[in-house]
Amino acid sequence: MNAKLSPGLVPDHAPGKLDAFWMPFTANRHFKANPRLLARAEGMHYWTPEGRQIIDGVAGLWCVNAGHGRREIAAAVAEQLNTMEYAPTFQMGHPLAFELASRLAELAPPGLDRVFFTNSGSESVDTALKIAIAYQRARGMGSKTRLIGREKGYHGVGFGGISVGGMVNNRKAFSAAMLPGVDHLPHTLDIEHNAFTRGLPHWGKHLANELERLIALHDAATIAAVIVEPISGSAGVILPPLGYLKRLREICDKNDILLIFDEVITGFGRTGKPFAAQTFDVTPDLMTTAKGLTNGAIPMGAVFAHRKVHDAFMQGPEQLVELFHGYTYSAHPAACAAALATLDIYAREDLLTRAAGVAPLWENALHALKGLPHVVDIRNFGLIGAVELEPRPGKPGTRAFEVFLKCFERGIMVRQTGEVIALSPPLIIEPAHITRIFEVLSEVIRETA
Ligand code: PXG
Repeated sequence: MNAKLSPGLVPDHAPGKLDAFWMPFTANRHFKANPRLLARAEGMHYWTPEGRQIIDGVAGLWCVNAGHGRREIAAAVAEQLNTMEYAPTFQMGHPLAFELASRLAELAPPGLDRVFFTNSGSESVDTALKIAIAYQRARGMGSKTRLIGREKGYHGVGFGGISVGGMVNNRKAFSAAMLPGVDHLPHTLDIEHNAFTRGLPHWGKHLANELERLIALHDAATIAAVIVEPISGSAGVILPPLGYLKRLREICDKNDILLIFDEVITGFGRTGKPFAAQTFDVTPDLMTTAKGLTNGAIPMGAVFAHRKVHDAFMQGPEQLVELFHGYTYSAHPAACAAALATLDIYAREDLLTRAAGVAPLWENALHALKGLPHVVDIRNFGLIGAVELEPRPGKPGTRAFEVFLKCFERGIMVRQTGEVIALSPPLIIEPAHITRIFEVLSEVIRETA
């Protein structure tokens, strides 16, 4: 597995050669002075250009759920590109798009059997928000335009997504350009009450009642939809308190408000069922997905709509476009081929439920870090984990960033967000990988003052 890489895979990182790529969500100058490059991947591992093996503790960026190097996906994409590289889906169609939508509808929670394709999580979110507002108008409730997000929420980087999102660094530079008529629920992270809880916290269900307060403030007649991540990932893994999501559903039902689950990271097996909606037994009206849909191999997203939402659009004259929305690459043939091959792998290897079986081992290994210096909380669910560190006075995030860098030097890829080290490994993870990930993480946390 440690085969030498061909010289072509080794990028030239002589000074200046890395300058042209303006990297996303990256400290560009720091990175270019200390590049961390990945050149090859297989199974649970990446390899650097120098041939150093790294365990992937984050499934790329929460997307390579079936593990790396899946030849069936590559072959399906190659075959599709050689057969027909592109076909429009505006007023035209191609077979794989319909096949994929039907396969996805079968996996989805009950009723969510209409699928709109996008190219990313951000596009899925903006699509779902637009569908929600247009749905209200289509059924004669045009005053219901307001959107409710949540503090610390992450819904991608489109203007809709950052407006309903609640991560201040993603919003502050663009505050003048936010969607109007948006409000936010409080987030559900409470270390004081819930530190080191295994799985879902017991304290905090009542935070869902804040939605009633927002409804009393704005009136239900102005609110189109509420959007939340069942489990927040980017903000550092924030779990829904027991009963919280059910309570949100009840309040939305009572007030005729749509509930949107953003399942971009929780979708496709991360929580032990295909979708967190199924794990938590709460069915939203719209569900946004991306990432694991194609195992990260080709960009693609999908919005699942409840049939009642879809059908509200299917009222006017039949020859007219019902929803003025879509992307050149909606249901791109290569992406459809990648997604179908991915779903085959998930089904054949039972990967969409595998996290439930591995979760107890994962939880024990993760919570064994309790008591290490500066560890103030540990959170987990399914194959998701987070270790929250105490910030260094006056230097927020630097301790966790150092942990991330040292882990990479020692062969483990984790994610750092604020004071949190987040983990979300490929769903194929084996006990030996779990042991190694936490051995290294524990060693590094001990050594990081
Ligand atoms: N919604 C949610 C819940 C997400 O987690 C997006 C939307 C946007 O997806 P795109 O495909 O537009 O990036 C995301 C993305 C991390 C991390 O480490 C998380 C994401 C992206 C990059 C890093 O927490 N989530």
